[in-house]
Amino acid sequence: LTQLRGDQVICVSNREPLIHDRGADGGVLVKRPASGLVTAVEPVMQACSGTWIAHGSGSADRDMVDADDRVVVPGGQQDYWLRRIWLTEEEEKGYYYGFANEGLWPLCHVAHVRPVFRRSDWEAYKAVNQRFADAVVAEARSEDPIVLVQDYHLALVPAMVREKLPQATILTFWHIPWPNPESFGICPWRRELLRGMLGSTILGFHTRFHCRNFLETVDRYLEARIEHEHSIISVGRKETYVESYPISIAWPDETESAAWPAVAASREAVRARLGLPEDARIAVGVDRFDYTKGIIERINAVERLLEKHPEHLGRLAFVQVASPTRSELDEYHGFQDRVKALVARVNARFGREGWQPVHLLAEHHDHAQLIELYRAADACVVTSLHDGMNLVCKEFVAARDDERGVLVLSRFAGAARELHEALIVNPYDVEETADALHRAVTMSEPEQRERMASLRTNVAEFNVFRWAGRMLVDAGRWRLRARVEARLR
Ligand code: GDG
Repeated sequence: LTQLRGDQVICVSNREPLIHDRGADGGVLVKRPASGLVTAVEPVMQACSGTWIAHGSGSADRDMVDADDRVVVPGGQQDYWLRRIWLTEEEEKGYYYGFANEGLWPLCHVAHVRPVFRRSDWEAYKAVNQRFADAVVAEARSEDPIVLVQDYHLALVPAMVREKLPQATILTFWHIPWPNPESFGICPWRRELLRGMLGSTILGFHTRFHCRNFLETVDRYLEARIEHEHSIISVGRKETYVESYPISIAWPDETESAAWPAVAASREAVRARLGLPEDARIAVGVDRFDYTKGIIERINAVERLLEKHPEHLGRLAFVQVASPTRSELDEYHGFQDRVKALVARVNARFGREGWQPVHLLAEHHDHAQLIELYRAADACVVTSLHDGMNLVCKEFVAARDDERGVLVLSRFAGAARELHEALIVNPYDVEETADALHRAVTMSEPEQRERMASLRTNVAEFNVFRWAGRMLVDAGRWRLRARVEARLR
C-alpha cells in the first residue's frame, strides 16, 4: 500500500462501511453492516486513507454529516472520509432492489432464481450510477486519481468516470461470480453493462474461471480485440486488463486475538445461551439470509446426518446465524419462510424435551458474538450454491488460533480453490454433505490440527492486503504505461 503515497484514492461502493443510527436515548449508535465487501475493503481504506463514497442506506439521520455529506471514519492506521449519497425511495427501489438485486444478483449466481429485468429499474440503475460517478468526479483533486469501484451495483460507473477523467486509474472489483456468456446474455442491457465495465483500467474477479467467463462474454457480445494470453480487452484504443485477485480478510494481529475469550469459555457461553448439554458438539453457519448460501441444503444435510447417525441425537447442535438482508424482496421473504418451516419440521422430528438440533438465529450479530461462535464450533459449514469467494470460511480459520475445528466448504465457493484442507462438498449432494458433517464432528484432534494449521498459514499469507497490494501493483504498472504512451503521442 506504500504504492499509494501521494496518490488520491477514491473508493466507491453501494454499501457504506458503517451505519449510523440513533438509540432510544437519542445517542448515536454505530453498527457494522453484514457484508463481505465491507469486511474486505475497509482495512484497505483504513491503511491508505482517501475517500469512500457510498449510499447512506442505513443512516437514519442526515444531520450526522457535514455540508458535503461527509464524515470522518476513525480507526486503523489512518482515518478516511466517508461521503454519503442519499437516494430517494424510488431510486433505491429501482437501482438497488430492482436492477441490482432482482436482476444482476440472480443473473450472476445462476442460482435457480429467475432474474427480473424491468426497464424502469434499468433507468434508475443508470441514473444512480451517474450520481455515483459525478460524486467521484467532484471528489477528485487531480486529473488522475486512483478510483476503486466496487461490485455489481456500479457496473456503469467506470465508463462514466472515464468520460470525465480520462487519465484516472480505475480498478473495478466484481465481488460476485461472472456467469457464462449464454447465462449473461439473458440481460437485455448486456452490451451497455459490458461497455460500462470496460471503462476500467483493471477489472478484477475472484477466480480465473470468472475472468475467462468475462472474456468470453465480451467476445460474444461486443466488437473488441481480446488477447486471451495476456488477458487484455481492447475496444478502440482503450485497454482493460482482466485479472483474478482472490479476496480475503485482514489477518487478526496479536492485540486483537489477545482480546478474544478463551475457546473453552466461548464454548461454555454458547452452550449456556442455547441450553446445550455439557458434551454437545456444535456446528455453525454464518450467512446473510440469502438464497445463494445453501442454507436449505445445509439443514437437509443435518437432517440426513441425524437419520444416518442417531448417536448425534441430543448431542449435536447446528447453529445458523442468518442476518437479515434484502427483506423487502418477495423472493427473500419466500426463501426465509421456507427455511423457517424446514427448521421447525426438523426440530419437531428430532427434538426432544430440552433439546433441539437446529438453532436458527435470524438476527444481526455483533462481531464479538461471531468470534465467540467461531471459537465455540467443532465445525463451520459453508454450503453456498454459488459464491464469488466467501469470507466466513476465512474468518472461521482466523478465529481458531487453537488449531481445532473443521471447515466443511462448498466446491462452488471461490474459496474452495484455495482452502484445500477443508472438507470440500457438493451441497446439492445431501449424502456427501451429511457424511462430511459426520466426519467433521468426529475428526481426531491430530487431523484437525494438521488441517487447520495448514489453512491458517494459507489465509494469514493470502490476506486482504495481498489482494489489495496485487491490484495496486498492477495499477501502478498500467499507470506508468499510460503516462509513457501519452508522452509518446
Ligand atoms: C460478497 C460475495 C465475497 C454475516 N452475518 C453477520 C455478519 N456477517 C458477515 C460475515 C462476513 C460477511 O458478512 C459475509 O461475507 P461473504 O463473503 O460470506 O458474503 P457476501 O456478503 O455475499 O459477500 C462473496 C464477498 O462479497 C467479498 O468479495 O466473498 O462471495 O457474495 O464477513 O462475518 N457480520 C456481523 N453480523 C452478522 O450478523 N457483524
